[in-house]
Amino acid sequence: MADLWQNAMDHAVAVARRAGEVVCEALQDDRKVMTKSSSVDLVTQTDQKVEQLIIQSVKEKFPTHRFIGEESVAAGEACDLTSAPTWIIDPIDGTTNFVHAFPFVAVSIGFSVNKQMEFGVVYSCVEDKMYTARRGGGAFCNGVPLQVSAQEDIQQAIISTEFGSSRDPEAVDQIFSSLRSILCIPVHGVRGAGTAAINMCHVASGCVEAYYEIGVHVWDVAAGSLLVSEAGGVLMDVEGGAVDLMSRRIVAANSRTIAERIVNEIHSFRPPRDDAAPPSV
Ligand code: LIP
Repeated sequence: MADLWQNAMDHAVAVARRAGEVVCEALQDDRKVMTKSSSVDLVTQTDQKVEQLIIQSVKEKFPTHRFIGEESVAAGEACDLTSAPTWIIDPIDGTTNFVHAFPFVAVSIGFSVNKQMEFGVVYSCVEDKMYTARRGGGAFCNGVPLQVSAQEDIQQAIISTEFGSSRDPEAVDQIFSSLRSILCIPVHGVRGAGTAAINMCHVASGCVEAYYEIGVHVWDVAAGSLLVSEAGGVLMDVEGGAVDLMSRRIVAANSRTIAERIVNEIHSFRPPRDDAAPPSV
């Protein structure tokens, strides 16, 4: 099986690069913007086109594999992670950045077997950085091995997070309350690239110590989670304990010490799970 997954990973890298070219070309044109769950949850025709490009190309080579794709789920497909080989795809992670030509956008492809990530590919296409990780095989950027930061003192750390796509004042208050606690530790700084996948690649690369967010989706973090663990980092739920990629909550850090400190500082809540049954109509 190992060889088969290596073939699948090689295919993921090739198709992510092709998808990234389409995304970069589209950045030169007018982008027609539509909305999904709210006026700030954006999608474009490029997101949909790139997801189809990836799925079609994978189906030709691996016809029995399953898919969880951001835009397919938005179109009504189920978001079930079974033990079958499953490609977990975010065609453009950082769609708001893409709409505004803010230069952090990524094609994110995770691959899970028996509910365990086998490989992750994140292509930060404007920067032309191809991040790859294989379970047990390390994490790389453009072929160069990655290692998380060795800094264990959170007061010397940079922490990444995002504001999400809810503008409900209560939800925003919770996000700011957590941010206040983190800033006042104090930490050196707080950053956010506007894409969960690239934030996690920054943890894997060692330029930020940790990333946390409540409200992300499995396609935002599947590939990045393997990048972080293969670069020597740790993944945790925002209340401590094992991370559950369907729970929409994640702490990804360089060390257990920093992850646990973040868990102690942030105010957690439970958004509806990605695999929750859709409301009956
Ligand atoms: C986005 C994430 C971002 C998060 C948003 C959203 P999209 O993904 O990467 O970090 O804050 O809620 O999930 O929609 O650009 O693929």
